[in-house]
Amino acid sequence: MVTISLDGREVQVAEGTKLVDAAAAVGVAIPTLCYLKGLNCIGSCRVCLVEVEGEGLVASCNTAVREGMVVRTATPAVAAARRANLQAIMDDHRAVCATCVRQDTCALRALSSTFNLEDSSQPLPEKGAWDEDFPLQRDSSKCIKCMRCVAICRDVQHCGVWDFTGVGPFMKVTVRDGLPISQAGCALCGQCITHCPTGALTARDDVSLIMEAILDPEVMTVVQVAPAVRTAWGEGVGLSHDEATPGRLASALHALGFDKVFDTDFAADLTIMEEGSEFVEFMASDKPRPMFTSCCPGWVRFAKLHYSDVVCQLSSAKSPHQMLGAVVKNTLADEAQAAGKRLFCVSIMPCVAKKYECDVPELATVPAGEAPQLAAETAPDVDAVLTVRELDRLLRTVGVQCAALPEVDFDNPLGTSTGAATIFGRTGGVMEAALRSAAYLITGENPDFSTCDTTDATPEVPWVSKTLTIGDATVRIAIASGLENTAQLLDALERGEAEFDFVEIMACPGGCVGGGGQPIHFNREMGAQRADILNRLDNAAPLRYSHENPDIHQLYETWLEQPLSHTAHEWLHTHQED
Ligand code: HC0
Ligand code: SF4
Repeated sequence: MVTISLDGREVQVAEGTKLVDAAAAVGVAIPTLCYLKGLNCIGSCRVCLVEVEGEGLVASCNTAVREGMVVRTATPAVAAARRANLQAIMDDHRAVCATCVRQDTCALRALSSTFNLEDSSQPLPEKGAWDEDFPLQRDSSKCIKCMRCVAICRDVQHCGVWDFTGVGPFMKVTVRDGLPISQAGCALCGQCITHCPTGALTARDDVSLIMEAILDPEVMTVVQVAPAVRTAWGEGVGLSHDEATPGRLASALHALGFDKVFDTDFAADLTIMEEGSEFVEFMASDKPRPMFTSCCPGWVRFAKLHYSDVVCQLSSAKSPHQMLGAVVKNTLADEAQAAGKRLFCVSIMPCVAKKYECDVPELATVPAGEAPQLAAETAPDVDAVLTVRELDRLLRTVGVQCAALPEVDFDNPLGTSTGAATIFGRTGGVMEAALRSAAYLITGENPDFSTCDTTDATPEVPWVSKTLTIGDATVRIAIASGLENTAQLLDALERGEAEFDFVEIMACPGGCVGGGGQPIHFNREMGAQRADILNRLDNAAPLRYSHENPDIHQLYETWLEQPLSHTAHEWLHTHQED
């Protein structure tokens, strides 16, 4: 027998065993095309590459084990080389998958979707017809004119971005009035993508940007995951909801090569400290009612484009992932500088609009203490955003064996969170978390959970409202998700038919659990099922009030002094109307 190290595990196999079979023996599936065990071990397709210490990349189908060999099968470098080889094969293949009898059993087709290959045999859509930087991408040559995007955008999301021209065989779906997409009133909720039956509508692909950052030795990569990601990331990598725990997700992100793995939930607690304090001040002021939450960029963009009068009533608090980016860029600057590295922050989000949000100039923070050669005048809090679909594809591309991963904690000190933060990912969650802490800030006591309960908020009702008594204050709250529901609420407020003090809006029906960046299941809405996961995590959490998160207290003691301090304003707040 021969002993080798395979992805850090000791593996014993018979002498002469090929690496591809040694890996299979312990459940590690290496992609192959030309390999036929015992008959065709010629390493010609080079899709089965692995890394052998001291030798570099070798074809695992024609390399036999040797005593003491150290082998890595799942690294970004291996994945990049496999992808390049697959692309070369695809470039020489007439890909007519939709009509091919082998479409369900074709090994190349399966790999081409995992590795996101380009098909050079098909004519590309008209050059210059679409803004390639826009987070929503469209390939009209894949459109089957089903009109689902038109209906969702108009009737559920109130944006009316899509229209059609012509009739019968000449019918075409278009952006309304022939406008460029960036000027068509699109909130970037991504609901047209998740309801498109083909690949005509997609989110901009930023996977290669992240791969480059991970492979760059001069970059320290920091990743964070949004609350709703933990409800859905397993769906695209073959894990059940019970297997796809936050701990296994943290492990998977380390396996991808990220240097630090943090939790947006930590920053959701921080948002509550800032936004809760802002709300307490707001209640004592004579500012126009209501104050609106501002953490959903789809909603903020919608307000700017369609209801600009309410923009000045948005909370000044940045969204949690932007806050975490700002905290990382400021508090880890010295560590990165000492290592001669540049910080690169990645957010994994259930959201398409977050790809836009991280590029909004007024959300950039001036990083403290960066090395002069690394400093930028302002730097974005978050450098890149991946949807859950992109994360799942990255995990499949690199070949991370998610089911076998141990559960680990997020890195600290930016990884600890409370149940209040977890429920941010479903409609009503931000309001509920804010009320739990606002009540404490006003009365000095934690409220009963049932007082703040918002689980009756669903996409099926335009909005839910409640009047609460907190200390001497009466607080009128409302919650809406989905932009048609939002429009109805805003219209009622404008007509004076409703009056509230605090309103939570989430652009996607059901909140981020139903976000436009989540895994797609044709004709199955997963929001309610995913929201249950968040509620269960909240119920089981040892801490359920944001103001009880000890690491948040530590952050204030070390860096921020107190909520709404000068530094807190610089790092964590913005003015959306700028
Ligand atoms: Fe959400 Fe968020 S809850 S917007 O829905 O507030 O995307 O999940 O990350 O930032 O925390 C999305 C989800 C987030 C932010 C948080 C908020
Ligand atoms: Fe993004 Fe969530 Fe807003 Fe949808 S509800 S646009 S997923 S932040």
